[in-house]
Amino acid sequence: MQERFEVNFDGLVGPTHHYGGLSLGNIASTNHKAQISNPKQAALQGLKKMKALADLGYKQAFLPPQHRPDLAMLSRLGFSNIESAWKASPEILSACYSASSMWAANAATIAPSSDTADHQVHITPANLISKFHRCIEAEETGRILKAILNDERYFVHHDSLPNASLFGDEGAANHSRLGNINFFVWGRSVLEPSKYLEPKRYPARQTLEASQAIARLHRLDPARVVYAQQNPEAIDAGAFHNDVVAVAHQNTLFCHEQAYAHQKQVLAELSSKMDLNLIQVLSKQVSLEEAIKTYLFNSQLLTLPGGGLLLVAPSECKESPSVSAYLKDAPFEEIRYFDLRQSMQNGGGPACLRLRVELSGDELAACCQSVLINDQTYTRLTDWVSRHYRDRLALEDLRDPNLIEESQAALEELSAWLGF
Ligand code: SUG
Repeated sequence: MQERFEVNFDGLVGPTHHYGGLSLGNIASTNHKAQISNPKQAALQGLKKMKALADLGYKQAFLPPQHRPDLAMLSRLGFSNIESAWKASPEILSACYSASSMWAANAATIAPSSDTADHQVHITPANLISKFHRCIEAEETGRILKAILNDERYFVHHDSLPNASLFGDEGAANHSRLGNINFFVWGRSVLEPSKYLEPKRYPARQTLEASQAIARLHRLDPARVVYAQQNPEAIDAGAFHNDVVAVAHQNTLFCHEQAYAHQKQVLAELSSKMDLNLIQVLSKQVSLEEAIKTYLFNSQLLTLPGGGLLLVAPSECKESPSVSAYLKDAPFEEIRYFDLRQSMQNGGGPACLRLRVELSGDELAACCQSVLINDQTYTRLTDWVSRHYRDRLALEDLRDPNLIEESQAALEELSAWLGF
């Protein structure tokens, strides 16, 4: 049997990263609306995490940023220029400028060949229909993933699910693999709403019907699929995706006590199907609010070369008394903290920034190699960011026509280098 690799594709932060306050239900996004962002620092913070993990021997790659502003979308909405969009609706302009594709966990759901009936890797870009600024990502995401995973012998690319509320799909943020189980977490059922409690304050983004469609499309064995409802209280507290309150890696599930509705049954079902290593944090140790504020569970879990778990956590965890007290005795061999504040302020931690893809050696060799992070690509990308990105962006700056040109010039240079 071939060796298998977990490859983390991190979204490279784009030159128009700003705080639009566009995501109701994502408390950090709302709280930082209209603050001044630093796109250069945001991109460099993300690259630093990628480089550190590559240096530790993990397979690390990046997904290029998308073209922003989305001029085609602006014109589809009847705007003939940026100024008219700004005057009519700064929110719509901000959405068309959003660099939100950086949160690659939401780019797609990917099933590794070890899990699918035809032994191929199945890829479905997320439609992200619950937020306008995010639903405009799906098409370009599909093109980027096709360009990177471009070999019909191994990769099957599906269209994103239909753009209807029935199929609201947020990608891998609500899907994980636990041992050989595909674990889908959803926020609401559109067809049978009366059967389940729904959040009262904030919208649930992922539907049960979307998760079921992905499992079918990816030809997963139904005996190895588990579905669980997100705890509506967690959504109302600001856990707009399950990866804000839980993270899985191999047979380990690290989660908050209030992550799922009917949590005991969910954990019992998982345990009946696999050898579950559960690391559950109780509310009296870390409250739901503190977990969401610090993004403790939006950490990445990785296996250290000598065995044992590495937790890649946001530096906010170090600053919280209850989280740092918990982490002192937590069962992780090593913890590394990263300053990802620019992304965190929009509700994106270490795990949001990456899309996990498990590949065999042959599949990895068939991927586009220029997106892999090594000393050379890291140097080239940091130089590129330093030359093209601003270190200050206010909402008002979205009116500046130079920003379009700067952003286009940056992406053209990157595309020429990547060859797609
Ligand atoms: O979809 N924030 C993203 C954060 C996504 C985090 N991803 C995961 N948890 N997997 C979102 O809410 C904020 C953009 C703004 O307000 O400018 C934003 O889109």
